[in-house]
Amino acid sequence: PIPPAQLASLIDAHPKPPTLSSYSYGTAGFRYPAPLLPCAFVRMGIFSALRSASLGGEEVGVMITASHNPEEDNGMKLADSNGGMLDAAWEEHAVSLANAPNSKEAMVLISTLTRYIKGKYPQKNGGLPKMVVHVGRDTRSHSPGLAKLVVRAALAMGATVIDHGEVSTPMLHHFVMHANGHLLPGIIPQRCNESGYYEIMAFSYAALLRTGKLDGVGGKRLANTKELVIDGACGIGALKIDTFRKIFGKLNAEGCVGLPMLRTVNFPGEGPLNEICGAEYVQKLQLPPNLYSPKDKLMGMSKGYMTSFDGDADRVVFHFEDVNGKFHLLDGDKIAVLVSSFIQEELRCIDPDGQAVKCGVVQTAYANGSSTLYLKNVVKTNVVVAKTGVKFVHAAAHHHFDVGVYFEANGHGTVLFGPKFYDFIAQADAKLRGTPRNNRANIALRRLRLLPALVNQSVGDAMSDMLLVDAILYLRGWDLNTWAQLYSDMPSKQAKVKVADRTVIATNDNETAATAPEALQKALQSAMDAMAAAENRSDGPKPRCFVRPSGTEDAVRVYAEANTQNGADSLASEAMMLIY
Ligand code: 16G
Ligand code: ZN
Repeated sequence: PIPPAQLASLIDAHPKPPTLSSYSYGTAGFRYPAPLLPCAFVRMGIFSALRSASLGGEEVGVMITASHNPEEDNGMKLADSNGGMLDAAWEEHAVSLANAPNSKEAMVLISTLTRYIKGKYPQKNGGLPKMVVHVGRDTRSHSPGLAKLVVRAALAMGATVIDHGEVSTPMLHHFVMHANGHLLPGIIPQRCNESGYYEIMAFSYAALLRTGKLDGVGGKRLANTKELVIDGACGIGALKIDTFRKIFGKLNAEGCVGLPMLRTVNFPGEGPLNEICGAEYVQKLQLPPNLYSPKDKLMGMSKGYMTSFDGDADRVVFHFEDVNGKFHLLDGDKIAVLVSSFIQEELRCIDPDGQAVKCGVVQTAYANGSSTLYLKNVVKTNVVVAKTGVKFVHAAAHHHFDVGVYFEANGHGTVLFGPKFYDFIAQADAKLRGTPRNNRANIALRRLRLLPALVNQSVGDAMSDMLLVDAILYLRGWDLNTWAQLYSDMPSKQAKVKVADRTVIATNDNETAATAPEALQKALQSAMDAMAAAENRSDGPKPRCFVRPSGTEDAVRVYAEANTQNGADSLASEAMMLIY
C-alpha cells in the first residue's frame, strides 16, 4: 500500500514553476530548460510506476535527456514495455499528472489511475501489481539530480527501480525491450544491462563481417573505410563507443577479420554538448563538426570516414571529405537506401520472387526527393511517408511491412523485423539444410539471421546503425564514394518562421500538404508549379515544398527542394512569405 502522505509531500516539495503555464508532451516527451523540470520529474517517477502496473507488471523505462538540444535543456523520454515510445493514450495521463495544479489534485489523478489498474489486475493483497522502472540518463550536468527525483518518486510508489546511470537513449530502450523480451515475438531475451547490450552487438557485428569473403564480392576494406572516426557530440555516445573500441581490441586479438580502426572524438567535457558538432549540426548545416579533442588525440587522424552522433546517441549521420577536400554528407536517407537494398538483395538470394516477406521503407516529408525516387525505381521497394517523429515512423514501419526500414533524414532510424520474417528464416533453414554451406542462399541466410540481433529494434540507435552500415559497406566491398554516388541529393533548404500561434498551420496526416489556413496549400502548389516550369526538367524529382508546425519548438518549419540551390532557396523564401 502506498503511503499517500509521503507521495503528497514529495509532490509539494517540487511545486509547479510559476513561469510555466503548462507542460506539454512534445514529439519525444517533455523537453524544457532544466530548472523548470523538477516538478514534472517527481510526477513522472510516480507515473512510470503506474504505467508498469497498468501493464500487469511489465517493465518500463525513463530516459533523462534533451537529445540534440543545448546543454541548458533537459527532458525525459518514456519507454513502454516493448521498448518503444510511450503509448499515445498514456501520454495524455502523463500530461494531466504533470500539469495538476497542486498535490491534492495530483493525488486525485493518481488514485483514479490506481483504481483502474486494481480493477484490471486485482491482487490478493489488494495492492497494485509489481512495478519495475528502468532509469537512464545522459551526460548533462543536471541529469543526475533529475534522475534522483524520478528514482525517489518511483520508490515511494513501491516500484523496483533499476538505475542504469549514464547510458544512451537507445541502450535504455534496449534494456527495457529485453527485460520484457519473453513477451515479444522474435526477440530472444538478452541480459538487460550494458554488458548484455555490448555483447549482442559486438557478437552479431563480428559474425556478419565473418561472412564477408564467402560470396567473393566483398570482405574488403577500401582505403577510406579503414579508420572510422566517431564525433560523440561531447555527449554520452563518445563514452559508450569507447567501450566498444576496447571490445574491438579484444575481437582483433581473437583473430576477428575486417574490423575498422575506431577513433572517438568530442568527449563530454571537451566541448559544449551538441554545439558546432554532432548529428544535428552536421546534418542541418551540411558542415563537418568542430573537433574539440586535444591536438595530440587528433594526430594522424584521417578525415576519410566519420560519423556524428547526437547528444543521446539515437541519431547518426556519416560524412567524409573526398580527395579534393569536398565535404559529403550521408544522411538518414542514404542509410535507408543502403540498408533496405542490402536486406532486399540478401532476401532475394533465397526467395528470388521477393514475395515471401514484404519489405519497405518509411520516410518523412523531409526525405530528399532523390532518395524516394531511388528507392522506388532502383531498389524497387515500397515507400510510405509518415508524420515526423520516431513514434510515427516506427508505428508505420510496424504496421505496413514484415521488414520495415525507417529513417528520418536527420539520422534517426532502425529496422523492424516482423513475425513473417522469422517464419521465413525458419523455413529457409529447413529448405537449405544439407545444401553446401557456402552457396549464396546459405550465405544470405547466415547474414539475415544476424540482423535482428545487431539492429536495435526498440528505437533508432547510433551505435547499432553505425555497425550495421559499416558491415554492409564491408560486405559489399564499397567505399564511401560508391555509397554517396548511388544518387545525388536534390539541393534543399530548411528554415523556420516564428509566429504568434503556430497552431494556425495544420497539415494532413503525413505533413506533406497544409490543410489550414485554407488558401495556403494552393499558394504553395502554384509556387512549386512555377518552379517546375522554370526548371523545365523532364527527368528527376519535381521541386517540392511543405510547411508544418514544429512538434518541439514554437515555430513553423519550412522545407523546400529543387534542382538547383537557388531554386530551393527561393521556393523556401516564397513559402516563408506565405506564412508571415
Ligand atoms: C524530435 C523527434 C525527431 C524529429 C524532431 C522534429 C523523437 C525521438 N525525436 O526530436 O524524430 O525529427 O522531433 O522536430 O521522436 P520538430 O517537430 O521541431 O521539427
Ligand atoms: Zn537524440
